[in-house]
Amino acid sequence: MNLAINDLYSSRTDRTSAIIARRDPVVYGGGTYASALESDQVAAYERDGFLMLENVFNSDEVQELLDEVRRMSADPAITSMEEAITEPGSDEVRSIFRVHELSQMLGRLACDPRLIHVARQLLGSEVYMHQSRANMKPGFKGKEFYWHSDFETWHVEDGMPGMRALSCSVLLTDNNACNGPLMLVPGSHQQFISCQGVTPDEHYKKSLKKQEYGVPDPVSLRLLAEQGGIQAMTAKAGSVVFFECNTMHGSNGNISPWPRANVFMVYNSMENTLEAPRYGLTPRPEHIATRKQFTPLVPLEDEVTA
Ligand code: 6CS
Ligand code: FE
Repeated sequence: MNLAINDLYSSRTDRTSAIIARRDPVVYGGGTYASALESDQVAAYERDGFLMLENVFNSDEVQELLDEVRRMSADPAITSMEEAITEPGSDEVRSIFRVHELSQMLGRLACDPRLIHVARQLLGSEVYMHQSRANMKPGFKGKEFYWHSDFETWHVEDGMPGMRALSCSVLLTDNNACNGPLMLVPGSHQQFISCQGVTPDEHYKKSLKKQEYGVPDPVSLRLLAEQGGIQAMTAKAGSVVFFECNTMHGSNGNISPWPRANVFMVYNSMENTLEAPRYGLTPRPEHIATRKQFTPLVPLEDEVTA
């Protein structure tokens, strides 16, 4: 496939693993497109590949959002949909995708100025929703998310051209040392870990429960972690973690009794809309990767009310 030859970030070819230096900016347009963050916060995001903001949502807002995702996880009309992914080996809901369209409340969250202006500022453009989901990480049964770079998957399986997207994780329960908080490797966004193994078609059917391709090799992971360390995003509900699409991350299983529910919104730049997936792979469904129509999100405060 000569697509791979011109691809800065080729991965899952038949070759061995490799570490490739990032060529894309981390903060676009000098972080001046919006003014949600102070310059030291922008600098920290640029250096580490993530930024944690505490107390973004108050306890009433958190309670409403948590009630909403719990209601959705128990609603047979939703759990019977393709959007709902169960834990490996049980019927517990692991993730629900496309939550910003399945729920009005989460649709409003997607356009909340506290999230969207940060995304616009860091990505230096208007943004649209590439993917949204709730991860429930139920107590006792929530399984791990192994180490990965989201960009690696989005580049190969969704045809996302460059590193100009970010995720924001809104914590709906306290994330503590015991309930499987998100773990990030500071500085890892500066390296692209090209993974071994050729992707089977319809890989997502398995990978969203347990990923087997697009998994970085242990030598590269050790190197990244020895350079940058590992930071667990433990914080109170109502905090938000913004992390760059190529930042290496994962989380442990939750054998504690306390659920860890987080909602993720993935904002992609309108300048970075999807191309065809690599290697002739079939595009993943719309609820996992928006492709049919790229519509810029309008911050709630700007909405014209009739
Ligand atoms: O396949 C995906 O798009 C995703 N998988 C993981 C483990 N994280 C981000 C995203 O939901
Ligand atoms: Fe991820």
